[in-house]
Amino acid sequence: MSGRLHRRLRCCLLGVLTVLAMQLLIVVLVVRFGLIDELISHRLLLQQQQLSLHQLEWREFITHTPDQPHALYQYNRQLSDNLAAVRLLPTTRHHSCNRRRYRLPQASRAKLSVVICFHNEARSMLLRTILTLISRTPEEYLHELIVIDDGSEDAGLLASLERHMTAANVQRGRPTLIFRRNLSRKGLIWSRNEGARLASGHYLLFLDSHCEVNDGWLEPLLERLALNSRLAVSPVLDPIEPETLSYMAGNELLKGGFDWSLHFHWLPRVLAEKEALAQPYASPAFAGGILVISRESFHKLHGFNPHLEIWGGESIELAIKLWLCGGQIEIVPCSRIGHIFRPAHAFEFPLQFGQEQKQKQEKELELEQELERVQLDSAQATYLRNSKIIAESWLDEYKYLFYALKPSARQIPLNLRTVSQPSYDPAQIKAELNCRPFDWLMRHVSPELRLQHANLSALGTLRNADRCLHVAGTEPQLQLQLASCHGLQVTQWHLHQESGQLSTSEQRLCVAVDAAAKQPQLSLEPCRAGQGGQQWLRRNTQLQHAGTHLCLDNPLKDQLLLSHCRPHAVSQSFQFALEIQAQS
Ligand code: LR7
Ligand code: MN
Repeated sequence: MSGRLHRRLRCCLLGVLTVLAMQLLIVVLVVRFGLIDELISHRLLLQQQQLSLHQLEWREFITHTPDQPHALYQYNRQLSDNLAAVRLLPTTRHHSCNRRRYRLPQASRAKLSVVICFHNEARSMLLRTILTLISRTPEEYLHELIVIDDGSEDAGLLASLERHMTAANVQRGRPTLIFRRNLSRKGLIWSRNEGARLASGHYLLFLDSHCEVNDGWLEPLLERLALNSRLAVSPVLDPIEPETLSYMAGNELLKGGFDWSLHFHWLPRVLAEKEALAQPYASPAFAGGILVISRESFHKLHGFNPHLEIWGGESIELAIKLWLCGGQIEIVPCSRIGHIFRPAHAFEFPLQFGQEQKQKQEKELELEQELERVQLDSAQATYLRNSKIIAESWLDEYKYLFYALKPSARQIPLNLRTVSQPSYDPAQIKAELNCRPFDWLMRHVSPELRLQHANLSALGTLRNADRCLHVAGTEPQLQLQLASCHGLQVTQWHLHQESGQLSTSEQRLCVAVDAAAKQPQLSLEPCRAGQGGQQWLRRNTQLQHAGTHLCLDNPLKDQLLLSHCRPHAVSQSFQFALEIQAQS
């Protein structure tokens, strides 16, 4: 009797355990692989934010997206429309980040104002950015959300978003929602400054309009900011693939930096001994333009440089300004934000160049002709003008390196004085904040800037009279020739001090001579260390090939050859845009 009871009990227990194990397995599968992602995401929305789907009616909001070509978005808009508003995302940060308890400031002292400006963003993408942010940010810290429509073609978007979000927000009253629309296009730099002007929180977050913050993104940043008031921070950016919209892990072994043409680059970071992968680390520049900074220090630094237009360079300028004027920048790997890295610009660049609206039309033609002459389209020209403004503002004597690499920047008009913006004078900022010279940044923050040219004796275009040495054609049919020195595309050269190699600035191709041939010929070869055939000597302004002792020569217009060196021969005189030091 008792034996049967025992067996039954055991059976029962086994049954219960099996059911429990099955449930556990299902939970693990669901969480690990994001199964029924859609269903859970909806529940996430409902539970965490008490945002009723009925109130928000986001489907209805999305269906009013105008049908636009793919080029307007540069990502899979249909797929975006069909995904959940808030998705479960894979955990991309190091597992130690999940276990840590962050030392957080009191919420009343760490209110966050988020600034999102956008131009022609798809409705579903913008909404996902906003709702994901709201659902993954602790309510007590999220003070306000400032959304600025920078003259998007979908003219009803902002009003409709405002209606839907205000309705959903009504019983909570937080975050405060601020909506603004620029009737004409002002660019992201103007718009972000405007957002910062409207903000009232302690900290500002600048966010692109196609981002998904990941779980626990804010806490690791707040911890760092609370420890050090001079600090501004970036998360590690997780790439979201534009066609599949799959969310991937970003690389925490990279820091943000820039080169002498003021172009943003990721730089490898070397871990110090015992330095954990998840530890915050100093970075010369932010992770792109996504950053958190205290509102007070942002305004002390006079915000983003208002002379910069439309797109580009503002976060590099802010980084330089911060480092030189007493601030610091860190990237915090336990904080993750996903961003769609688009393959091309999704918008036009209206030419503004500091012109007042009324002046614009008459000047536009003039400007267009000028740009045609230097072969720049309006996107390149805007970006180059922004870079030139930064070089002129902060690089001190090193700005000549910028011009050496970007010779066409000299032709770009600045027109800074005609701008009807609050005055922004770098010299005044430097005096006010007692900023250091640029040289300090090279020594203490960005040694790679120095290294980039430590081993060069000359760089930039290589000119004889009005002709420049140029690599023409496409691979594998590349040709060395003389071409007009104007135009953006003319080849930039590096003359390396130790090896004597004359390479293209990407350092892939070197100018070579086959010394064994009867008639030595110039050619282009992949650069190889220790190749005698690729070694050149600088003799005043001549370039003499080490193996044959012959000199580079341009005896007739556009003819490039090697001939016996003749001192003072004009046809053998080649000038680099920038000579750094004499060859040893
Ligand atoms: O005229 C415009 N007005 C706008 O409001 C042009 C753009 N925008 C908006 C746009 O809708 C988007 O939300 O500005 C934001 C940035 O423009 P994107 O996303 O088209 O360009 P991007 O991703 O290349 O932007 C990077 O460079 C910009 C330079 O001005 C800003 O600094 C962005 O913040 C920056 N984005 C990132 O850093 C994300 C990671 C990329 C990297 C590295
Ligand atoms: Mn972007």
